[in-house]
Amino acid sequence: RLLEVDLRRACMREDFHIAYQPVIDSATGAFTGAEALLRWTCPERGNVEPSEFIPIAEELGLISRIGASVLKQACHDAASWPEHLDLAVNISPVQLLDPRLPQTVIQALDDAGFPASRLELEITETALLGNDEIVMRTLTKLREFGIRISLDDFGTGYSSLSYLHRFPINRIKIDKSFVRQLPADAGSASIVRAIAQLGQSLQMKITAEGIETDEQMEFIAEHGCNDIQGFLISRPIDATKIVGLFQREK
Ligand code: G
Ligand code: G
Ligand code: MN
Ligand code: NA
Repeated sequence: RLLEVDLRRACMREDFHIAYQPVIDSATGAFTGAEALLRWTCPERGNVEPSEFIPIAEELGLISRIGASVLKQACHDAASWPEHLDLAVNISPVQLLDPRLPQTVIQALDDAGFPASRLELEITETALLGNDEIVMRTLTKLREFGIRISLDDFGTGYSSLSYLHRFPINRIKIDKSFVRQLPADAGSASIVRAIAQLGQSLQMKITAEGIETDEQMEFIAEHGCNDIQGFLISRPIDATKIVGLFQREK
């Protein structure tokens, strides 16, 4: 059977769920929010990775529908989190080019009663390449509503840095490939330091992803990254578990 067939069926039956990975403040260790990560459990295939099915969903024109349901569910789930915690949702490049995106986002926020100021949308460098006008219009509209924009997987794309000040970007998420060899690898250490400085000088917040060890966490905290995400803090967990995690902190 083709993955396409199973994915279309999953879309109809809504065989998806969302896992949430918490994010902490590097200075205080307090939770700052969580990132929504889409999960698909196919009856025949078991768990299918988003890196495998999202490109196919994009090709089949299913991504906007799937993305809308992620936004809706995630805003609904996050509406029960303590009020100081933010929600991050990934937006694929194809979704970003859909002119209906701002309306879809606003609808999801309204339905859930979740404030725009607590929502951050994660886009990738690739999404900024080549479609300046459409992307600029969409990002500007989202910013006007008070929604924040993060650049995900930063450093792995191949666009020029000029988009960093051209587009309304609030946060840089340093890709986990740069974190993996910290602190021993001098090259990774230099790159992380440089990205953090670049972000700070552009008044952007910095998140480091993929933190797995205490040594990585210390390095990151000392080099100007505001937030930390990674298996050291927690793996992605289901909606009920993250509510429990957030409640225990209080
Ligand atoms: O959670 P995991 O490591 O398997 O995620 C792999 C990739 O899938 C990441 O690049 C992540 O950004 C992407 N991803 C996860 N959830 C979503 C989603 O809801 N929408 C989109 N477009 N991408 C997602
Ligand atoms: O591209 P994006 O940043 O959205 O991808 C997030 C993905 O990274 C998720 O699939 C999540 O499972 C994975 N991830 C989160 N923390 C860690 C970590 O500490 N180590 C590794 N290897 N992967 C991680
Ligand atoms: Mn992400
Ligand atoms: Na990433």
